[in-house]
Amino acid sequence: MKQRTTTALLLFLAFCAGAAAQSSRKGLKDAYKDYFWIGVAVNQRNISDETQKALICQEFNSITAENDMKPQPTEPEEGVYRWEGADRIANFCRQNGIRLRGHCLMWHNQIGRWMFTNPDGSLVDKEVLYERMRRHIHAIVGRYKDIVYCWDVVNEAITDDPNAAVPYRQSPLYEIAGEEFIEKAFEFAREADPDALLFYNDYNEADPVKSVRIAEMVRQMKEKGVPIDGIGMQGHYNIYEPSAQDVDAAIERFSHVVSHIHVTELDIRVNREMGGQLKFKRDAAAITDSIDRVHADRYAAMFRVFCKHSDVIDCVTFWNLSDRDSWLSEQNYPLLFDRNYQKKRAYDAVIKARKSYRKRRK
Ligand code: 9MR
Repeated sequence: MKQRTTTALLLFLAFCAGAAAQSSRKGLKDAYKDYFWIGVAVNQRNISDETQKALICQEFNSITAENDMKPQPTEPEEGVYRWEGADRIANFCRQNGIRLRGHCLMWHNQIGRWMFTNPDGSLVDKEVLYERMRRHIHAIVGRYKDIVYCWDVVNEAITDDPNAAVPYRQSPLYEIAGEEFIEKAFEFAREADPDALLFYNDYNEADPVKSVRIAEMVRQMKEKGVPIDGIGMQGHYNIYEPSAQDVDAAIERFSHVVSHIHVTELDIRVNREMGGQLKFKRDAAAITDSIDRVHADRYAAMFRVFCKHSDVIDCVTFWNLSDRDSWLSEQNYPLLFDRNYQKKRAYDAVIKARKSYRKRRK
């Protein structure tokens, strides 16, 4: 009996020592504590495996659910809610004192068709759409109010076609209601949680044509009194593009329109593709030492730009934990941790990049 008590005591002491060591271990979040939060998009595996959990707690102080809080996974049919995945992520954040970025309320992808169609498949009229949007947004925003500090309210509503006469993406949501659906989503989100910061989020946001369109849309929304607080720059870049100057110019442009910018989905792949489109190559170049170096340099260049704008950037989130988890597949070599969750050269480059600028006061 006595021996069992001693063993239990030793285990308890080891646990306390481990917890203390863990909380004092420094990571990206500590390196950037005077600049912005460092986030990561997670899947269910990341928050179930002990090694990955420890890595998340050591390196990051903001989390985004990669897929589990999107419209289709959370409400696959009207009024049928599936909260299991989102609840697990929210609980992981609550237990570990990590803030949660909400992603995303309205998107043309990963949204149940029920949201915008009648039983015969035709599009609903806009009053029906708004009522369905309102109910969905109130349900999810209300449920995670205590832990979610900001929401990507509308995702990717601007077209990729630089020559399009209309700047908006031609989605069923747009077809039903025009750009008003964007404004309504923000109104419903603000009603549901007056304290959350509300973002418009998009990719290829450093493209000069697209960034002007995004800035102009948000400026007009603000002029009309639509409750929008920030712009999310996804940042699915590659080792060639966009240039640091284009990223810098886009942040500068957005900073005249909003006072909160988040880099929401950062990864840098090693081929010439970029953006959030779901079609991409998996047969990336062989990872030579020089490619690895270029990859690290690109990350450093981006972080120098982010640091320069840390008066307006509150958070920089990596889209996935390691190359093994990446939506781009590990061949694209996009992140700071390799398939075995070990630091790559880019990790050190990111840590060093912060020394280049001093933070301005918010
Ligand atoms: O990483 C996500 C991937 O697992 C999903 O299959 C995909 C579905 O569309 O969405 C990915 O995340 C996207 C994010 O939610 C919005 N911006 C683009 C991201 C990459 O496609």
